[in-house]
Amino acid sequence: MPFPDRRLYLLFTPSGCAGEPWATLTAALRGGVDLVQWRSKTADPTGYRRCRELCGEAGVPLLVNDDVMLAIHGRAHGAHVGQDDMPAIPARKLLGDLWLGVSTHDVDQLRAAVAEGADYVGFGPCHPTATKGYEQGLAPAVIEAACAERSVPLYAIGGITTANLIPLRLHGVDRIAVSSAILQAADPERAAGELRRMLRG
Ligand code: TZP
Ligand code: MG
Repeated sequence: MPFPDRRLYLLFTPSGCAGEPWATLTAALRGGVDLVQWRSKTADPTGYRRCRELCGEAGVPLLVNDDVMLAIHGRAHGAHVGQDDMPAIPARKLLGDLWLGVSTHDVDQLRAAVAEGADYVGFGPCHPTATKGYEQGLAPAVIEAACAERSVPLYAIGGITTANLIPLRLHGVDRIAVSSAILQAADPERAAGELRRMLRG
């Protein structure tokens, strides 16, 4: 299946939610999240199934972070790997027709990920973020160069909020991956809706 045109990618970690996780995910999906990544650092088969069920009901594809085998056996739509995880080439082979996403942090990594079969890339960190412990974001010129270079969908990532998305849009960003901007929001549906509106056009 070709990778779909999805703009607002939620990295969903149950323990990262300010409120009740399943109410948070439901609200985020209602607000306009159109792609979800299951991102749990501990094994949580029950949570994974619940996440897959909610995404399925919303018609939103689900990818699994880090764990390619869970993506395959857990009937997800794909897997996402970072630079320190299973390399893209074996992940691509194992995934077959399922989607592969790769985290990239500079233009060379972006080119390599595409050459190795990524269906999309994450690119960042665009801003500092406590979620992953980045104290500094990439220079705007680097983000702009990556957007100009992309030949697959590129999700800008890292500390993105409604307060800093407009400048990123001006640098060419048209898709984002976020965690705390939605999971930590007092009103996750509204937060997702605002981000979604800002990604239109
Ligand atoms: N990779 C780069 S930054 C980041 C990841 C997984 C964290 C994104 O979370 P947040 O809360 O949107 O900064
Ligand atoms: Mg990883």
